[in-house]
Amino acid sequence: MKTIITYGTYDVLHIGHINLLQRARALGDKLIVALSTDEFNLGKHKSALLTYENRKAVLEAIRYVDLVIPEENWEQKITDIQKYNIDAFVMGDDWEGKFDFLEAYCSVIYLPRTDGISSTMIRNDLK
Ligand code: C2G
Repeated sequence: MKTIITYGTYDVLHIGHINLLQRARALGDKLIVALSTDEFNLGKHKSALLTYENRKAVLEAIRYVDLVIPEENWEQKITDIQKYNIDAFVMGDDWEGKFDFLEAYCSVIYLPRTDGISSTMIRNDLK
């Protein structure tokens, strides 16, 4: 059983998120998404349009996602990797290099982002 983990806010889900989740899941047998809580988003200076519960329900409905856990702080990644026996940590390459320190615990993979789409763009279009 190869377990993959990824982290994010996943607000206003779009094809960029789906492309990431689909590719991450294809790298193993199980995909865990650590979803930023509303409180942690404040710490990331990101305000999500949708609440954690709403964003969690949406992710749990996606065929590529096997488990959603809360992301409450920057420091939990090592503990998560050990707790869930993670084989690979996957993020979009806008994070390239930022999590290389996790290579001591599991594979670290950055996947190309999907160009031309972001939750911020969608939110701005809604204004
Ligand atoms: N993403 C993507 N293509 C896009 C937009 C997003 O591949 N057009 C990817 C991001 O690279 C990330 C994931 O989708 O891997 C989720 O994106 P966000 O919800 O914006 O997550 P972020 O704010 O980057 O939070 O501890 C890590 C942070 O929680 C990551």
